Amino acid sequence: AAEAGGPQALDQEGAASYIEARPELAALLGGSKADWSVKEVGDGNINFVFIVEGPGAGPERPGALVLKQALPYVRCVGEAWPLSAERARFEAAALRAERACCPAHVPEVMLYDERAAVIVMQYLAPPHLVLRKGLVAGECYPNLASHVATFLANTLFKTSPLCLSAPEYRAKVAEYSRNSDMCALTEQVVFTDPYGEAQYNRWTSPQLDGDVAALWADTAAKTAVARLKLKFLSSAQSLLHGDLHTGSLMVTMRETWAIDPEFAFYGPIGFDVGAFLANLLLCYFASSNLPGDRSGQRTWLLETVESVWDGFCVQFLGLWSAHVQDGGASGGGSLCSPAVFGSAAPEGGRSLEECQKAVVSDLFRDSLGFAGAKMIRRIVGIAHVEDLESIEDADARAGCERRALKFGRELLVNSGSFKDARAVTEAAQKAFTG
Ligand code: ADP
Ligand code: SR1
Ligand code: MG
Repeated sequence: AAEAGGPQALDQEGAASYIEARPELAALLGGSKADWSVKEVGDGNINFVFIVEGPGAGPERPGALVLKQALPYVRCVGEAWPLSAERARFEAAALRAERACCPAHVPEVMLYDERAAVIVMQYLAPPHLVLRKGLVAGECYPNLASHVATFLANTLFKTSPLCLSAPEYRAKVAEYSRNSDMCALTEQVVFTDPYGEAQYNRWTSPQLDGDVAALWADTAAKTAVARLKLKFLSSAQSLLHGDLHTGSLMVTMRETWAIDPEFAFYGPIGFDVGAFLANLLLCYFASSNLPGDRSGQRTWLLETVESVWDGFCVQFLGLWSAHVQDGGASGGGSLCSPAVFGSAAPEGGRSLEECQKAVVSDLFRDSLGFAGAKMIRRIVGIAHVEDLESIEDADARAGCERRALKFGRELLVNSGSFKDARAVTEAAQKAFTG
């Protein structure tokens, strides 16, 4: 475990010395410590992130590494909110597991050091940018939907009992169930705090005071969120990223990388899918008061909502079908035995298709419900999003937030009433103008 009392906090000098003491990492930077520059770039809520750059193999190929340290508290609150530094172990394990499932979209971990709660990983150099920042600046990313769909389908299928044997799957559920400090944080800040009085809640006040009071008295919303919380607590479908908002993706026009899976655990698939959809929709509702003409970006955001869901389904089902047909070699996973669902079984193909339809329909509903909960928590809870926060005029911001809150509530409470992703984007368009 991390040292008693927690790991020793690194500063810029400490980060450079840390790399210097590990020749295999120092070699990647090139030169020696005196040639290196270090900056702390942590703009997330929880940890400290240093970029250490060196001459590498010359001006064409400079060397650089990211050093991320978990201290035993939540960075954006301070020591008043303790949080186990063991989260770094789960983040390193999840990065390695996700990279094994989907190498094109997950950075490489070079080192995990339990004592110091440090991860050293591949640096995603500029023009890579945190997706949320690109969205706030008005960018559109033509490959984003297909990349995120690939990431979701591969990580969520390959870690599930649809792919793994039951013993393999159960061992992983047991391992990641120990990331319970991080799950508890989500249980509190996503599923509980926004629905009643809580120390860290905040919202645009007084503009949204009435909306928040209405939410706290909204039996249908409170029932829906409690049902989702039950799923979050008890439905161990796949290894989730656990925090897949637009601040956890780094992008260029050609590449997409998922970072920061420190909340990883075995949970409901819809939680990851919903997190991503929610954050696209938050940007969509913020866009009316972000600078510049955003109409093209709005169209693209809604297309991305549709195509990430549709692309996820196609790829997830493709992996699943192939695995069942390929069952002889790989066991077929624990859900659909080839003897029952394989092409040689009586009605095997049709049974698999029906089974897949039923599962996907449940996943869609879950994804929308979780998306709704994720939108609401970013307006009423502790952690807000730059998309909305960057709107300086409080009345204008509250207008965007009110529309987003109302739409989030619709997804949360009526998740079962949308027949497909198109229906969701049509409803979002109405909510935007209405
Ligand atoms: P937290 O766990 O606190 O949310 P993140 O993992 O989101 O921290 O990292 C915070 C910031 O550090 C990111 O927003 C990004 O700017 C930068 N960062 C993190 N990982 C990388 C990476 N592999 N390459 C480049 N920058 C990174
Ligand atoms: C204290 S809540 C901080 C939030 O930031 C992380 O990225 C997670 O979304 C978490 O809920
Ligand atoms: Mg983060």
